[in-house]
Amino acid sequence: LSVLLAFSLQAKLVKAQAPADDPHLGIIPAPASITKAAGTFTFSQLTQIKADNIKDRNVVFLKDFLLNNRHFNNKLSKYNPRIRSNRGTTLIITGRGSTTLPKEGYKLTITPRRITIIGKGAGLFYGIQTFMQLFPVETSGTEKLPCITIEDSPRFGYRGMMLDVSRHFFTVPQVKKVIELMAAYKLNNFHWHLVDGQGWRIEIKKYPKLTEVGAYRKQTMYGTNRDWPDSLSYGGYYTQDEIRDVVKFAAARYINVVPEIEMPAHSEAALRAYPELRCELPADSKVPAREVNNIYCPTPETFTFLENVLTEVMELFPSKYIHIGGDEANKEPWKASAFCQALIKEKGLKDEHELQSYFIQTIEKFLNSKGRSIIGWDEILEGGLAPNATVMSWTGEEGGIAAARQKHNVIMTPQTTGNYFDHYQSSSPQEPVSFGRYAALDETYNYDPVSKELTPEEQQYVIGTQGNLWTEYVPTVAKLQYQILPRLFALSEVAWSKPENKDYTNFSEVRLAKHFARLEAMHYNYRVPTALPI
Ligand code: TNX
Repeated sequence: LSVLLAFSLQAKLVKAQAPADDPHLGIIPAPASITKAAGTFTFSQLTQIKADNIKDRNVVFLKDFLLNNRHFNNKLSKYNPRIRSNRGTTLIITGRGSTTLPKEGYKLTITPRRITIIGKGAGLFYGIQTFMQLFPVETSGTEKLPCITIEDSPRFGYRGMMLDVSRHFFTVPQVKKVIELMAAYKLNNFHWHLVDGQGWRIEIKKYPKLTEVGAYRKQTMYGTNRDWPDSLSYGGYYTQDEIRDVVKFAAARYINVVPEIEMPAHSEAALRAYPELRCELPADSKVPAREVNNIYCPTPETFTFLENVLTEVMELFPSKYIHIGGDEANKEPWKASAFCQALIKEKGLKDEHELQSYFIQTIEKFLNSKGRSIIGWDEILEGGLAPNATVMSWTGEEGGIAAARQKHNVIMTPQTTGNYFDHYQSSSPQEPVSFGRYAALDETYNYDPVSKELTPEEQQYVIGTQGNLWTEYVPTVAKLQYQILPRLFALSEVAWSKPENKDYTNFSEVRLAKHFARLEAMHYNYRVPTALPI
């Protein structure tokens, strides 16, 4: 931890303001277009705010920012376009003129006496986020803002961040800090990895043992102990009220929460609670217990269980997408199970891969019948994709490319392209213990989720990208923030900005410093890219 803190202190020394000639004005993610004009606008306590609806949550959000961060208690009143005041300076927040804007888009205009932010819903929210970034981090009496026109909208509709709360549990306030950060950098899908082998984190009323038993384990750090000793005390879970609270908190920031319920594998926590859902194997079976404990047996009881779980999940999460996992399922227990072999025969399936596909399709049918769609990790390609599934490509880019060619939507989140935020941020021996390999910041930044191997038609199926934080080696919130910052900034630019506006030198040498200062002000821990030799 002392290493983490040292990085943080060092960053305090960096200059907090982007230079005036920065073509991106210090904004992350870089807006689609910025046109500069002569002059400045002097923002002060006397600037009047006018809005279509003074109770709109975006307006309240901005008012709070000015009050809490600037100590400005600006006058707020209803916007009437017919009344043009010649006195003082005005900030107008309006949906007028927003119908021609792209989805989630906004237009921000600053002239010497008037600022106009045009947008609706998410677009307006993002316009306000950009506007807030124009302020220097340090508070001062008045602020001089450059005269500009910004027209902006995202490259991708799905801009995600995944947090694994199974390997280590994070509290509601800690999770909200991640969501706030996502919102400030225009990410819009929080993928909540609620369930894995090392802990079940969501209260399910019908199956209380999932959390009574499945939410706790013995060791505090990730380890190889899969025998689950009697003394189980480390862990935690979210009550359904807490989940609702987080979903509401995210929605207020235009962030959808995608819950993930892992199946058929990564299921040890659930199977410790309900061992009857494991495959029953012959007494002389050689399949190791840890494999049997990892995977659901595709019995009618298992499907009833999962459908009941998902029913409660759907009540809590309005998300169109429900993530059903699907990764890393070792099929040895299914090979050894008489029940599974009989099922393969009965359904006319070729092998265990097709049995996995049958498993996922059964769940997909159920979720589709309730108006939801599934996302699965790229192993759901094995044995044939479920008809309406969206694929999250993680093992590499190949799964995503294959799915796009099959006309399935794809979210690119490869472990090979800097999207795995659990990976090392340097090769220095002083780097805190992390997972996997060294993935440099510029790798995350320079990734293009739309593979050149796809035709223009196929490219349309790439709906977005995501950063994943697996938490085997993330036991504290300080480490959580350290792992995702500043990589989340790079991700946000990949997900939002036009490729032609990306420039790693400008990002890392010009803009980052200002955002580190912002992180200080918001009390986040982060890693300074030059803190250790690479
Ligand atoms: C693979 S990515 C996993 C996770 C691990 C991660 C570590 C994926 C779908 N499965 O269970 O935590 O690698 O990087």
